[in-house]
Amino acid sequence: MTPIISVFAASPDRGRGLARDMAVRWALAEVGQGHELRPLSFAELKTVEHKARQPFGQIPTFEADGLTLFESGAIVLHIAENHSSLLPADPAARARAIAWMFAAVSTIEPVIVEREVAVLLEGDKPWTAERLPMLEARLRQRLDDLAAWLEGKDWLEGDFSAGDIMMVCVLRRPAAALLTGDYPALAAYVARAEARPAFQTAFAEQKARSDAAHG
Ligand code: GTB
Repeated sequence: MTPIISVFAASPDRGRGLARDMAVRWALAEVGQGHELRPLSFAELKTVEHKARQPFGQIPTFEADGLTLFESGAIVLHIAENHSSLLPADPAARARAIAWMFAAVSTIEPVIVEREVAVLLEGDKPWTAERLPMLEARLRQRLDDLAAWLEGKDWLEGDFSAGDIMMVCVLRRPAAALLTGDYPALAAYVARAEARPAFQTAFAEQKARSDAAHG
């Protein structure tokens, strides 16, 4: 069965590939699996019908063969487990690649989101100017360590994997992308990933949809 993924009908990022359906689209393109889209407005996200798919009323979701799945990381893992090219066959190497998926969303992403929230949602608060240097230092600490790990490597762990998909999607978030120029190993890593044909395909698809929706 062709999977159906739910996406923004009109993504607020205007086709920059920053919403979380990008990781799912990219994983599907990497394994050569076609898909259909369920474009949803913000109002449709909050309906009982969509919350049955995604309890928090968000995108993305994935539906195939009687399974409805939410959480972009879980969806990418599911795709990777059903195709051979996104996770190594060796159990130890596979566990390491999966660990990097978790590292992306639970070690790197939180410090990025904290920095973004401070600017976007708390920018007018009196404490924000004082907090920002601290938040940036925490983010740089993580980027320092990640850059050190990637030094001399093409990918996080051997061959390209689902871990790289999740990590690169996190690093493409604006608060991180602003700093990756200071880290040649990270900038090269993101550029290498973005040059992959599957990334290009997924990016072009979501951009075309966004362009059509926004005009
Ligand atoms: N942990 C979940 C997952 O990984 O699947 C998080 C899903 C999530 O945050 N979805 C967001 C959503 O549906 C879209 S991706 N938001 C609508 C809502 O909560 O009502 C987050 C996002 C949104 C917009 C941009 N942007 O414009 O740049 C970037 C990222």
